[in-house]
Amino acid sequence: MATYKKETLLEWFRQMVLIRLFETRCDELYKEKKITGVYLHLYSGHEAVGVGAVATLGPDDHLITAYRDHGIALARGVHPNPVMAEMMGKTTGTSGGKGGSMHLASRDHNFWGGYAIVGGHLPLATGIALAQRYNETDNVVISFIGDGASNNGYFHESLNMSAIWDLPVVWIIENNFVGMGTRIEDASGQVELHKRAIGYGMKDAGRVDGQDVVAVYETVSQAVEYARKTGPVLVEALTYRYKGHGVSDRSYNQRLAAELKEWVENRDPIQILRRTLTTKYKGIEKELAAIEQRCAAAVEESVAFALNSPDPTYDDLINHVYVK
Ligand SMILES: Cc1ncc(C[n+]2csc(CCOP(=O)(O)OP(=O)(O)O)c2C)c(N)n1
Repeated sequence: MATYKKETLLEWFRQMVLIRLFETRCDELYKEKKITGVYLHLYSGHEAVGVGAVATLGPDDHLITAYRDHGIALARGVHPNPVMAEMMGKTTGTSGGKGGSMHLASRDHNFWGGYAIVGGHLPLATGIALAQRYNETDNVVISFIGDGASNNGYFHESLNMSAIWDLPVVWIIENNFVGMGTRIEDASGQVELHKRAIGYGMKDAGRVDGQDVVAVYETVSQAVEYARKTGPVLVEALTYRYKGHGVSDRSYNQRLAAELKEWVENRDPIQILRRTLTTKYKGIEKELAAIEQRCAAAVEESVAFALNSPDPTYDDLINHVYVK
């Protein structure tokens, strides 16, 4: 394993804590009906996948995901204020409040969203990657994929085309073992999802421990460099969903309380990195506590910013709408 600077590890710690606290607050705000909409899908438990993978990208590279997107936006460096404002449908949100939780995006960050249709963003990822080859840029695309999404038609078409054209895309399956309430064993004939790479004729980067941010960074950075020069790669990151499918789904994790407990107590991504840091650097606890405090303050600032932001007007509503 390469050696990482203390600052790098602390930055990954900061990002994961920020995501966890931001989303915990979103869960409360949803119950208070300050965040509305049919669903709110939290990234809690998955943080190391997003943070480790996004850290491998340069500013000109591209990123796309499904509806568990708030954490990815924060990892990409989108400020918490416009992210929280978007969650509340305010004009100061990343998309002027029109996207909401499931369609967070930021053009300035080459973060193309946030998609609610399962697998619907995968052809877009192929298209963004094709644009890079066509325009002869050196940029690469990361596309996150749920294990459930890996069983729909978009997955097949998108991965196959990316292999035919040797496109610069890293496909990362976030395997949390469940799609809504359906376990992977009931949905996939091949439960080692990275093996599908072979069927498409693309590079198989294998399975990575998605709770270990350093391991994710190492695997994905190799995959990104391969994709940049040669063609598509498939990575499978094993992770766990702490909060049910969406915040309205409280029953799934209750039914699997023992399994959840095991992941939270022994495989939590923030605690794993905390252990690495405290073992390596004596007396670092104070620095970690200060980071946690700053993240909590940033979350509260984002809530105040969003609550005090204006609601869209009728003109805002019909603005950016294409009418023939
Ligand atoms: C095309 C389509 N079919 C079904 C749904 C309903 N749906 C929403 S999320 C989901 C499960 C997806 O699971 P997975 O891809 O593993 O992602 P995870 O929620 O675990 O992150 C389903 C079936 C949808 N949104 N779009």
